[in-house]
Amino acid sequence: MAKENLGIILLGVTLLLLAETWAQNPRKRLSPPKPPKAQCCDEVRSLKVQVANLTSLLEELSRKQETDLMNVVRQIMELDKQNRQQETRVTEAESKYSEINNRVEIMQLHTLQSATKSSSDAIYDCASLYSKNYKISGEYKLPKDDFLGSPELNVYCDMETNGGGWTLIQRRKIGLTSFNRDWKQYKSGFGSIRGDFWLGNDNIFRLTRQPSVLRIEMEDWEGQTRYAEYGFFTVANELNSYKLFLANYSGNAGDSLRYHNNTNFSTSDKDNDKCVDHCASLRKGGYWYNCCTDSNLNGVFYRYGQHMKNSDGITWYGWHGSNYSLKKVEMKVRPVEFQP
Ligand SMILES: [Ca+2]
Repeated sequence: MAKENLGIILLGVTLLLLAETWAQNPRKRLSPPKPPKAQCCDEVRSLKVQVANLTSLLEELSRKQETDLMNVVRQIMELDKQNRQQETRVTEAESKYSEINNRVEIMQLHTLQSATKSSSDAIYDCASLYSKNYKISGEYKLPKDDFLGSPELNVYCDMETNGGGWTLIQRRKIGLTSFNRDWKQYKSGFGSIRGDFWLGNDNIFRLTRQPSVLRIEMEDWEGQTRYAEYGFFTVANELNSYKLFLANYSGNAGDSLRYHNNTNFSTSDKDNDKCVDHCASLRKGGYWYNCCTDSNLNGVFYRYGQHMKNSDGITWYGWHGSNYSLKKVEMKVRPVEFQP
């Protein structure tokens, strides 16, 4: 307030002084000093032009800035939109994934349930066939094993001996099939299912996944027979070199496989025995060699007349010692829980 009042007072004083001066020098007012007219106008014009130029430049710049800003804003909006679309897609993918996952879980559950339901109907071996009233010995076809991924398997079933239900894993009786074979052949099996054969270590592993009994029947060149039975028999998978586990011997041939318990399988090209020697090479067959044998059912088949000359024959030390090659052998398995 005080400042304003002071301003008004000063303005008043100034006006009074101006009026006084004008009253004192009226002539001086009529002839003020005139600047050179041409020079003034040129400068003003030039300044005006410069101002106009600058103004238009400024306007242009400001327009450009505005356009740039608009562009940036538009780009940001576009990016934001893309981002949202991406997020939507990710969410969709996630929900689809979880839906598929759920379906897989449901399918697995169904498979498990149906497997449990039909386990009593499934055919694993000759014992399952026997339970389905196939009671005649001979050749049968086992269905593929989906669990192990193994294909159909031709087997020979003994449906008579000691209640039947036996799946043969080995037979020697004709003598024309060599058993001096490599790892691969012992793995998948060889020979003829109606004659001499080895069913294959993978198949023996498949059959003995359920607790099994092993029965070995033998015949000598005089026509006498003996047997050895093991109440527990199983063979490991290939990763574990088809290691043999057995127990609970009974029979009348002697316990000549006990010495081979807990040993890996060896073949002509794979020495897994517990010996400095290469037993599979010396004994000319694939077997669960220790150092080396107390039996060798995959040895060389020697005919009558030459069967007592060699130690690499089909031997069972508990019955005929190390130099007697048997005339006939059958190895067969059956589940422990089988009831004829
Ligand atoms: Ca060795």
